[in-house]
Amino acid sequence: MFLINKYLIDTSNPSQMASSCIEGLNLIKSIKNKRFLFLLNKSDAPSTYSKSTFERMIRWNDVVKNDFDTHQRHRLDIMECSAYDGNNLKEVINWMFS
Ligand SMILES: Nc1nc2c(ncn2[C@@H]2O[C@H](COP(=O)(O)OP(=O)(O)O)[C@@H](O)[C@H]2O)c(=O)[nH]1
Ligand SMILES: [Mg+2]
Repeated sequence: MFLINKYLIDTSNPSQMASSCIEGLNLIKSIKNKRFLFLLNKSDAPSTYSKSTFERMIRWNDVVKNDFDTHQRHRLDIMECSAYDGNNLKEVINWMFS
């Protein structure tokens, strides 16, 4: 449980999307054999970007899942949530304790 890593991203601020991707990639580069969750918060907010947009930005399928998840045996996930309306919070808690 204490080896779980999470990176909380504020998706209501699209101007930070590029730096969130760079920071996230640096984080998963620095860990090995751990679970890691990209948690996209504020899914309720108006100018929010979606999970699929973030996946395209961070090149989830062809770089992250291949290079990091497969070869370095990470278990990487992305989840959207909202601390305001509770969207997905149960699933996030399940992820943390599964
Ligand atoms: N709409 C919305 N606002 C949130 C959510 N979570 C936090 N906030 C609000 O966003 C504002 C800034 O907080 P936050 O970005 O979480 O923290 P900070 O960046 O460390 O200041 C506060 O008013 C929070 O109440 C959320 O899920 N949805
Ligand atoms: Mg903030």
